[in-house]
Amino acid sequence: MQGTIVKGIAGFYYVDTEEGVYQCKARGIFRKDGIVPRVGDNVIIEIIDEGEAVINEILARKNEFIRPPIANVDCLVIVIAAKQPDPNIFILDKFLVMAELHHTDVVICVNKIDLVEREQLKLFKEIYQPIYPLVFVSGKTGEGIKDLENLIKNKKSALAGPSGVGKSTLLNWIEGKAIAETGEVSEKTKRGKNTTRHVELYSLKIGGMIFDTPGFTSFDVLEAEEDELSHLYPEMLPYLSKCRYDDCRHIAEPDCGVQKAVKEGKIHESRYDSYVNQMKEIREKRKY
Ligand SMILES: Nc1nc2c(ncn2[C@@H]2O[C@H](COP(=O)(O)OP(=O)(O)O)[C@@H](O)[C@H]2O)c(=O)[nH]1
Ligand SMILES: [Mg+2]
Ligand SMILES: [Zn+2]
Repeated sequence: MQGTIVKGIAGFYYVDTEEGVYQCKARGIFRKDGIVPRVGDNVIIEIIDEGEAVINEILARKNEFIRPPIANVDCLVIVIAAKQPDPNIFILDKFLVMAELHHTDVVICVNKIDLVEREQLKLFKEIYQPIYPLVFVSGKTGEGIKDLENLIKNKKSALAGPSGVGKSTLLNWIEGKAIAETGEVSEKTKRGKNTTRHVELYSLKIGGMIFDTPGFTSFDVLEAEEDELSHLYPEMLPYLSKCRYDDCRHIAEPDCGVQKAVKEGKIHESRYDSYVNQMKEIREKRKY
């Protein structure tokens, strides 16, 4: 029988199937091959006995993250706050590169819009609306939550972003409703309080699933390589073939299609600044 791992605790995996959730052990063979089942994995299970089942096979993954340990993420919702904490564009662009590296869809979600004037949201629109789906929401008033739901329904999504931007609060709006409607109201109030929770994958009423994980708040290293970085900026792609040198890094080279596009306003300067910064970081990392 096929199912999806929705939780893993103390050597047991909880696999959601058409016939309900089964508590499973993993076959020893995975450990031998160095494969660790992750939440989000699609698996084949075998029912050994009543209430006892094993995972026989892990189906090919679309993508996998090590930290947090999840697999098959369709969509990364990158959350930043309009204020408290102040938005950090460099961090946002780093999350975006990570999403591109893992081939996930992206939604940029600007939260806490109740704390700022509409004017202050302009810059986000200017930089990001041409490249990614962008929503403005308030975890306080509920404004915009519907827009967010429309972008994540029928997908397996995860919320990422610095701590304090309102990820847990948004999860409560989206997922709390689903839980409330199944009658488990007490679960709802517990959510978001404990930051050391395990990873869990919840089914959404609107269709699709959401990873509940506290782990997507920062990362130590940019995993991208020097020569692939520009390919992780979707707006740069049309200009890459216009550089004189095949190995152009688009920093100081002459006849560079990317630098030209920045000058002409076709690529936003803010994005290009992030690119240059990330390139520096990748080169620094290589030195050690
Ligand atoms: N004013 C305002 N506060 C919010 C909003 N969303 C979340 N908060 C508050 O911001 C703080 C951090 O939220 P939390 O969901 O724990 O952030 P997380 O660390 O990203 O999970 C909490 O005190 C929330 O009540 C919002 O849209 N507006
Ligand atoms: Mg949280
Ligand atoms: Zn170039």
